[in-house]
Amino acid sequence: MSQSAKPKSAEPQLPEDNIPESIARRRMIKAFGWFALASAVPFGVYEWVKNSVGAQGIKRPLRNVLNVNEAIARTYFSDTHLIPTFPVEAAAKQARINGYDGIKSPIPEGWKLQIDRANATPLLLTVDDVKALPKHEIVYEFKCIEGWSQVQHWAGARLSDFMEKYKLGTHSGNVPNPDNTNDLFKYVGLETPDKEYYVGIDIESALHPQTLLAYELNGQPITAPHGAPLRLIIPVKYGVKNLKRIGRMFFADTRPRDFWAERGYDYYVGL
Ligand SMILES: Nc1nc2c(c(=O)[nH]1)N[C@H]1C(S)=C(S)[C@@H](COP(=O)(O)O)O[C@H]1N2
Ligand SMILES: [Mo]
Repeated sequence: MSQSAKPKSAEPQLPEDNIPESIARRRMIKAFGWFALASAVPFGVYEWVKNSVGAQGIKRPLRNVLNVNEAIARTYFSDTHLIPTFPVEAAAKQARINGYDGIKSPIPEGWKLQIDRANATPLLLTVDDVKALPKHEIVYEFKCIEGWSQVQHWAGARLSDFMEKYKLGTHSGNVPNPDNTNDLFKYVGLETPDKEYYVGIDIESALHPQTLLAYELNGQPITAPHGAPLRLIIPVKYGVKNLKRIGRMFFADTRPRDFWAERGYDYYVGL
């Protein structure tokens, strides 16, 4: 083989200062064109969002973003996605209160946590039953979808421990097993005793290690406006899913009703 068979560059490379004027001008115009386009995009996107109202009253492009969030939310499992935590001193001394749906009347006399089960009678449990499980504390940034957030200090039992102890969330009636997802129901439904507020949670988020059946705020029993005697604390979700004053819990393969999803918010609202 001859040495002259080496491939050669098809076009000569010009040093920058040798560029003919016509090309330089064209490049300049091109650059200005991109600049003009770049400045136009935000407005264009804004108009697009504003004008395309989609399903459930949510603007369609936003809806699409939220669908991506849903796909991400569904990959949560065990400790693969932990919400950042803070030292106890970082917690607000006075936790903010937001939302009174389902908690406007006094806590029912003789309150019990009712758990509906597929092939068994409902369980009726007390806060002491929940307190019998290992206690976990979490200090994290609680986020409300309305735009505020606050570092708060909660304590309670892991929902996953609770589901394990009472063999909940499975078709078989066995302990939930992350390796046997076919046996798991897809959702947990929660509602207040008066059924005025209700949420649905994907099972992956329910079994997340930071998800608590909470009975304490700042080291004290939760007060009525914060959801006494027992509320859900689910850091991988926005505030809306953190149902206060749980009355009933059930498991389902179809989406349980959800108060704010019915009013146009994304069903998953994951973080
Ligand atoms: N029963 C009930 N739970 C609820 C609500 C509500 O209106 N009723 N509001 C939700 C919303 S939107 C938020 S931000 C949090 C607020 O919890 P907090 O009042 O303890 O701050 O509770 C959630 N859980
Ligand atoms: Mo909220």
